[in-house]
Amino acid sequence: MITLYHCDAARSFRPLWMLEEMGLSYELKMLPFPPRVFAKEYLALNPLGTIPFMIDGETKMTESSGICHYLGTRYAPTPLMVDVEDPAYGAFLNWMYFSDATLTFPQTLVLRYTQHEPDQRNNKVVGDYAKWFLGRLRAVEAATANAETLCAGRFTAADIVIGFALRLAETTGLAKEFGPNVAAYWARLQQREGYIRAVAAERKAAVEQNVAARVRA
Ligand SMILES: N[C@@H](CCC(=O)N[C@@H](CS)C(=O)NCC(=O)O)C(=O)O
Repeated sequence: MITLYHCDAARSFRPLWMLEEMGLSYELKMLPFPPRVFAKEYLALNPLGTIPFMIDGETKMTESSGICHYLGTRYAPTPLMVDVEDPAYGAFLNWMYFSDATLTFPQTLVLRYTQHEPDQRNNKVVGDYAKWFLGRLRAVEAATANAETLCAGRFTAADIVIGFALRLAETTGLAKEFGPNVAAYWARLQQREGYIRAVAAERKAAVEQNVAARVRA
């Protein structure tokens, strides 16, 4: 059984969405945010204190896009992955890495200096990294100009990991700055049954485990 530790609306949503798209069985464990403050016992399991944290037998992982890659290859075959021989392989991998390193990192600075640490609000950081994020989003705007998905002519794990960065932009308030192609692409992603199931699983687990929803990244 795969176990996934998750905080409401956090990056651990990537593997949760992947699990739902693949139809794999899993146990979802909700934590209050940030776990290092409100669930100190979690540090014994994951010394980083971050989420996601996934356990699959002997395997333990903490990188949200990496976990999606792992699930897609470990539980292959799935159309969510792109083969090494496929001409779209490079583009696929690029989106997989771009998702957290380039599109999530700047948003975490925006969140930190607006919502997480309002006493230390830093308008320069917020302004600079909002602009950074929106600048890098031009790659998604271009890729979705004439295509329903990012690569390989179908929905893949790349759409899941990039899709989460767009979901996070709802929290950071940057979604209202999306260009027309990104806005339409994000609307399409939210209509996917796998996405809807993942959101429902997140809500159900939060209620059952009595963990309140909060803003995080
Ligand atoms: N690069 C990692 C980042 C993991 C991460 O920093 N997660 C954030 C939440 S989205 C976290 O756990 N923050 C709590 C903390 O730093 O204490 C990934 O993609 O999963």
